[in-house]
Amino acid sequence: GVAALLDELRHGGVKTAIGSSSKNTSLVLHRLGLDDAFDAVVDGTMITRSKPDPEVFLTAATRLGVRPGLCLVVEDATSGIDAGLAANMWTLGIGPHTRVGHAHAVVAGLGGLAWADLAARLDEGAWTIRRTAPPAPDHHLETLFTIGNGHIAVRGTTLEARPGEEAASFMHGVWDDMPVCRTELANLPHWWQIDITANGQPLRDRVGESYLSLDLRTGTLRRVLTWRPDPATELAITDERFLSLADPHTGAVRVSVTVTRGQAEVRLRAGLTGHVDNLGLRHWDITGQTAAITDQARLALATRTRATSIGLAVAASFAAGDATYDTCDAWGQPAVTATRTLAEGATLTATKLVILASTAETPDPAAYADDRLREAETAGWSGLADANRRAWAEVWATSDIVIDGDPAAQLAIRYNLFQLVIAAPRIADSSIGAKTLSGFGYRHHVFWDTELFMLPFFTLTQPELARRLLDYRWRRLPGARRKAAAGGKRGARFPWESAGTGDEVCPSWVENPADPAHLVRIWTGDLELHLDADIAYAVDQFWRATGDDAFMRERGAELIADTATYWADRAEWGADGWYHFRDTMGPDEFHEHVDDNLFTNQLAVWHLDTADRVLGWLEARYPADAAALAARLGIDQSTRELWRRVASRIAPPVVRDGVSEQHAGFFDLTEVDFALARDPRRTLSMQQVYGIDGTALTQNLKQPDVLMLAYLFPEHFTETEFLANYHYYDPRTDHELGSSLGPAISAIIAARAGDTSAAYGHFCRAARADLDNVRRNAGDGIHGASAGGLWQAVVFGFAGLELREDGWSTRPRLPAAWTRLRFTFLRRGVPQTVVLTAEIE
Ligand code: IFM
Repeated sequence: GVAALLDELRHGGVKTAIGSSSKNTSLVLHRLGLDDAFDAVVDGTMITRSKPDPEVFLTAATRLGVRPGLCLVVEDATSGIDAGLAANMWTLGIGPHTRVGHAHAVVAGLGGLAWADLAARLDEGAWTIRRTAPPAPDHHLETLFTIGNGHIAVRGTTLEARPGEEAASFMHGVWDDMPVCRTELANLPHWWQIDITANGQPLRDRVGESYLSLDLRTGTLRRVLTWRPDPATELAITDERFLSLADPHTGAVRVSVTVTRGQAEVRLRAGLTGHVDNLGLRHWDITGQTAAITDQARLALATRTRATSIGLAVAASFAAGDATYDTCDAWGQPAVTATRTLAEGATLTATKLVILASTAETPDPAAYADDRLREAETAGWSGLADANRRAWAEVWATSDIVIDGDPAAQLAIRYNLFQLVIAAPRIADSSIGAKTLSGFGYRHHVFWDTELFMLPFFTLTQPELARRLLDYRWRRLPGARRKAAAGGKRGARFPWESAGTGDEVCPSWVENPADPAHLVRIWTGDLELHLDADIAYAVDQFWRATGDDAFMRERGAELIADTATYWADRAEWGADGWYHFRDTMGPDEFHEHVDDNLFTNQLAVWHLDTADRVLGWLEARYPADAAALAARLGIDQSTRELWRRVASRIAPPVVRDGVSEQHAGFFDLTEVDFALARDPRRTLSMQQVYGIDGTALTQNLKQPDVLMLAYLFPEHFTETEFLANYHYYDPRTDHELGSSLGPAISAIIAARAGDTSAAYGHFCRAARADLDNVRRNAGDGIHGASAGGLWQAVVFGFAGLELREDGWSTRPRLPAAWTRLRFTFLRRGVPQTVVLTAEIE
C-alpha cells in the first residue's frame, strides 16, 4: 500500500525521504522501480551511527529542508521508533503494539490508508502517552499512568494487582491521622481490580507482553496485552478504565479477553478490597459488606477511617454477559467471579462500574452509592464514557496549549496539564498536595506549590477551581491562627504543610534513609515564613484576573488582613533603625536560620501594603463589611499604622555590583565549585555532596530565590539589575538535582533575560520530570509544582504574556523548534486566544 500513499503525499505537497543503514539503498529502490518515489534518500554511506541513534532521520530532515519537529517517521522496528522519538519527530509504528506500542500512533500496515487517516491517528497520538509495560512493577509508570477526575485518582497499577506494586487510589478530603504527623489521605479500598485467570493460570503470576496508553482527551488508561497462559493457548486482552469527569463518584473498568489460539476457560474475579494500607499504615476499619447476584452481580463495602471516623461506601456492579457467576464474601473483600469457556476467536467482555462516596459529602454514603450505581448501570459503559468525554472536551476547550514543531513538548504540556486537572478538587473542601493525588510522597500535604506554581493555570483557565483552592485556605484560617498563637504571635500564619484541619503537619524530624540511626531535623515548618504572602499574592492575582469582588469582599480581605497582622507582629525592630525578619528560610532551602531573606522581606512588604490597600477598597465599597471585619480581627488605625511602618522600614538588602544579596551574609559564603556543579555526570544534589551543614556554608542554591522574587515582581528590578542578578544566581542554582520547583521558573527567568536556548533547556527538564523520571523519584507521585510551572513557562515565559489592568500583551521568545504556539486564557470571564507564529527563514 505504500506506493499509493507516496503518490498521494507527493501530490499533496508532502516531502518524503527514505532512510536506511544499507549502502545498497539506491540499488534496492531501483530494482523496485522506486527511483523517483522519494525526495531524498539517506543510506549507509551518509551516516555513521545506526538506530536507535536519530542520525538517519535527522540527516533525512536536513536533506528535505524540513524541521525535525514537523517530520513523521514511519517504522516497523522498535529501534526505529526509538530513533524517531530521539529525533523529536512524530512516529507511526507499523506492527503489533507489543513491538511499536511506544510510537505516537500504531497501524497494522499502510495498505489502504490515505494521508487523512494517518493525520487522524497522529492527531490522536498528540493526545496519547504510550509506554511498553515493564515485566516487573515499576513505580514510575504507576505514577505516570495515574488517572482521575478531580475527586478521586488511581495510580496506573495493574488490574490484577501484582505483588510489589504500589497500588493506590485517593479521594479528596478523606484524611486520617496516625501518631507523629502521619496525617495523610487514606488509600481507598481497591475498587478497580479484576483478577484474570485462564485455564487455571492467574495472570498476575505470568505476565505477557503489554503496552499502556493514556488518552489525555478522556483520561482513559488502556492496556493491551498478549498472554500465553500455556503453550497451546494465546489470549489478547484489553483493559480500560476511567474516572468520570462528569460525575466525581463514578469509576468504570472494562476488560475484554479474546482467545487468539487454542481454547480457554476464562475466569474474571471482580472484587472490592478493604485490606489496604498506606505503605504499611492501615487507616480503615471494615464496617460492612455484601456480594449478591440478583438481576445483576453487585458488591458493596463500607469502611471507616480509624482516627477521623470518615465513613466510605463503595458499590460496584459487574457484568460479563453470558457467563457463570459466583460470589465470595471473605471479610473485607467481597467479590464476584464470572467464568466462561471460550473457543478460538471468541471474546469475553466484562464491565465493572463503581461508585465511591464518603461522609464528607453525604450523610449516608451507602444509600447514596447504591442509588448512583443504578443510574450508572442504566447509562452503561458507553453512556458514562460519552458523558466523561463531553466533560473533558469542555476542560480542554479553555485549557489546551498547541505547540507546533516540537512533538515532545506538545505531549509534555498536555500531560502535565492533564495531571493538574485531575488533581484539582471539584467538589471537596480541599487543595492539591505537592505530589497531587498520585502517590504517597509528602503524604498529600499542601505547600506553597499550590498557590504560586499551580494556581495561575487555574486562575486563567478554570477560575472556579482556583477559587475552590483559595477557599481551602480561607476555611483553614482557624488553623493558621493556632499556628501563629503557638509561636506567641497575633494574626494568622499558615502551616508550611497543610492537610485536613489547617494545623501544621510538617514533620519536625524525619528518618534519614542514608543513616537510619539518626533523624534529620526539618526546619521548614518553623522557619519558612513566606507562605502567608504567597497565598496573599495568589488571592490578589486571582482578584485581578477574574474581577471577582465577591470573593475579595467575603474571604480574600480577611485572609490577607489576618496574615498581615502576623507579619507586623513577627517583624523585629533593630538597633540599626530597620525592621528585620530574623531566623527564617527562603525558597532556597539549602540555607536555614538566615536573617533578612530578600524574598521573604520583599513579599512581606508587598503583603502589608496590599492589606492596607484591600482594606481601603473594602471601606470605600462595603463600609459595613469593612467595619465588621476590622472588629472581628481586632484591626484598628494603630494596626494599620504598624503595617505601614513595618512595610516602609524593612531592612534594605546589601547590593554588590547590581546584585541583591539573598540574605544577610550570603556574599561571604564559600563560592560554588562550578566545575562540579556543571558536571553532567553528577548524580548527587549539591546538598548531598556537602551535607546539610556543609552546603549552608556555600553559595549553592536549591532553587531560585532572588530570581523567584524577580519573577513575581519584575517591576522591583531595572533591566540592568535583573540581568546582574540573573547572571549571578542562575549559575549557582542546582538546576539538575536541586528542587523540582526550580526548572520551570528558571525557564521563565532565562526567557526574560533573552536566553531562549537556556530557557528551553530548563523547560525540558521540567517537562520531563515525571514523563522521564529525571529525578528518579516520580514513583512517589507527580511533581505538581513543576507541572504548574510548566504552564507558566509557556504562557509567561515563551509567550511573554503580560496582564495589565487595561488589557494584555505578549512578548514572544519562542524556542527555536517551535513554529507556532496557541493557547487560550480567561480575562474577567472572557476567553482570549493567543496565536504566535514563528518567522521561518
Ligand atoms: O514546597 C517545596 C519546597 O519549595 C522544596 N521542597 C519540596 C516542597 C514540596 O514540593
